[in-house]
Amino acid sequence: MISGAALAALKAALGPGGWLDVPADVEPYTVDFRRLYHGRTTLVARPDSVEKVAAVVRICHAERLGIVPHGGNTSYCGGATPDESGTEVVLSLARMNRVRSVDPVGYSMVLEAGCTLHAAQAAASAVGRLFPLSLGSEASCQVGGNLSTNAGGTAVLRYGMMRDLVLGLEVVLPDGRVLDQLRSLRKDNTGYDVKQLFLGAEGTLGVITAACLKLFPAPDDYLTALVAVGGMAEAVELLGRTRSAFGDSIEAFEYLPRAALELARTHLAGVIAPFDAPHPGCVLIELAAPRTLPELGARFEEYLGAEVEAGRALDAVLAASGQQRDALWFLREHIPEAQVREGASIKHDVSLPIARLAEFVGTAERRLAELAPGARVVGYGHVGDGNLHFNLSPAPGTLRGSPAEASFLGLAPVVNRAMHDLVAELGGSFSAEHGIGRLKIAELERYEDPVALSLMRSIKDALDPQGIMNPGKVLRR
Ligand code: 2HG
Ligand code: ZN
Repeated sequence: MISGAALAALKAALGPGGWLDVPADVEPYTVDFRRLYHGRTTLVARPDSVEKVAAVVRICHAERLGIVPHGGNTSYCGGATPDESGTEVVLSLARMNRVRSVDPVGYSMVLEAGCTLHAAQAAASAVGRLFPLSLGSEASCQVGGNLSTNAGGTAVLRYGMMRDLVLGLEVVLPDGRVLDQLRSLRKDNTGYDVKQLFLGAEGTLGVITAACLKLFPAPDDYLTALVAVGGMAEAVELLGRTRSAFGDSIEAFEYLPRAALELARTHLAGVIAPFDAPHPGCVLIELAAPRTLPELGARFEEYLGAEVEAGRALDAVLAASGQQRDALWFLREHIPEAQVREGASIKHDVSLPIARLAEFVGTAERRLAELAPGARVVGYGHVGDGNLHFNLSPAPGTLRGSPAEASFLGLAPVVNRAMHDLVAELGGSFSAEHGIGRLKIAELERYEDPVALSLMRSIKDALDPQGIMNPGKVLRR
């Protein structure tokens, strides 16, 4: 338990409105987004300044209390959920949600960790700039979580992952010192780039409290198309040709197999069938269309027409309005929700060298036909950057809570192992963008290069010798 004296010290440091301790208020902070983990805590700290975060961390350091940083609670791997002991303090960054500054000339902005991703995008757009990270959960996920998990999403092909969008960081270290590196410099070769340690560390090395992020010119408009293709091999070939035709204008290249479209049609109100024929798969392609390239729309239309004409694509529709663009993105972004509504699922967030994606899908489907007969593969996602959400749903008609569902879920360890072994054989990653958290520690131990793993442990020991920062996440305690 957390001692009464420690609780009193924490509450005094946080001040009125700075903490929650009533069980009903605390409960949402103890369950992860996918409801895989149900932890306990006595206190949710809600500091509103870096000084208060540092004060909380200093007290926890002195008392050897575990600290679990908590953002929008949208993570898939249980990284923001306390353990079952009740002795860990949850540290919510939600009240640290100020936009500290926006610099449209220097193309950067400084935000606190508790800003939602949507607020970050809005702060950029208010000065005619773009903050490009884009995710299905952007209305509720927080920038601190995006940084700590090195979030990906649908614009990685053009702009990179969250790590690539960072110029500077402010971090409270496990002993309460503050690393103040909120610089907006593009060039700064001054020794080790220590801020990199905290990006993707999932709160195990410190608490990110603010960041200086890169901004980009805002595209004046977008050209958005849905292109039907014969499968993954055809999608990958289309990617190669589209990149060579349109270069860095491509902002998104997302693959949706027929199974994903069927789930969307069954479970999402208002989703219309994009094509009459049930094609094996579709690709959502989006290009940025600046006013300086007025001919791009006509070129894109001509290009898609030629692809269909030549039989390389099966069909194509180009969004003719903002509303049609929104409808295509609604369809893409709601696939995870449609799959949840369908029932249980077994998930894989994998990435592969793009040239091996089709080989992966073919081999994986053959292995799954033996391991999980009847299960449906719903393998969709960010093909433009090589990241597939290769998820399984049980056979149609499997009822929630039924023995059939239980036996499907019972296959998860064997199926996960087979899929991740295959990914490793093909030179891919078992965790492309969702991180490690608590869920994938054994996978990290199995697949990570042992030298890299031992470096990770050395870094953890050097920065957090007491092991108080997000204990039991990424690395075993
Ligand atoms: C997406 O790309 C998310 O939609 C969620 O990363 C993926 O639910 C999933 O497996
Ligand atoms: Zn994704």
